[in-house]
Amino acid sequence: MATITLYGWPPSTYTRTARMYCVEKGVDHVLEPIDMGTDAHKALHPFSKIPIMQHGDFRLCETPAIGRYIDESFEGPALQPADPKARAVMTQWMTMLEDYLYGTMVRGVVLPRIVYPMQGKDPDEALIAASMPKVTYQLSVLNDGLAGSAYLAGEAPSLADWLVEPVITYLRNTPDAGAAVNGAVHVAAWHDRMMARPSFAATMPPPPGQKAAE
Ligand SMILES: N[C@@H](CCC(=O)N[C@@H](CS)C(=O)NCC(=O)O)C(=O)O
Repeated sequence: MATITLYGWPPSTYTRTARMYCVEKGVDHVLEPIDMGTDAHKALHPFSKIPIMQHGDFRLCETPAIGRYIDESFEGPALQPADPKARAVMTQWMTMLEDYLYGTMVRGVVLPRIVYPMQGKDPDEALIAASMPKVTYQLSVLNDGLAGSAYLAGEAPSLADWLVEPVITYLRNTPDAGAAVNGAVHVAAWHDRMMARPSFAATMPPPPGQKAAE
């Protein structure tokens, strides 16, 4: 039996982040699918989001909390900087991702461009067009943050990098923002480094329509 159970969906950015935390820490995990929005889902997460983590009789939701728990509960490489300032910078980026970047990059571009058409809906060009100036600005903020260090909170990757990475992966694959990501040279180089890590290949979502192999 796997040590950690994650309830989630492989293409979800937050699910992928939680899986990356497990892979990077060296903790075995299994990903269980969940029927989104059902009463059973709400019983696991009061706001019906994914992922949800189960470790023995301990259940936890919210990806940053899951990351901290995994890092602090198991032996393995540190996923958070020891230095208080660097750790605070890590938290700052995690909050920025959740409060600002995710809404603009995922809800404003990735979902309308990639997911809506898969659901038979129009891509919502107006939403994408309105989001792109904000995305460009947010990429410049990330680019400045990565200008002086290899990773968001220093010279080693931390919980923040694996939280932001799946979002940039989708964004970079859109025709709208791909050039902007590549033009943010520090972001592009950081993303290349993140993609080279084994946790990237180990958590790759299956192509649309194909079931996840566990
Ligand atoms: N704050 C949550 C956000 C989780 C989240 O928004 N997950 C998305 C999938 S990537 C989700 O559950 N979406 C379903 C919905 O919003 O109804 C976390 O850190 O885990």
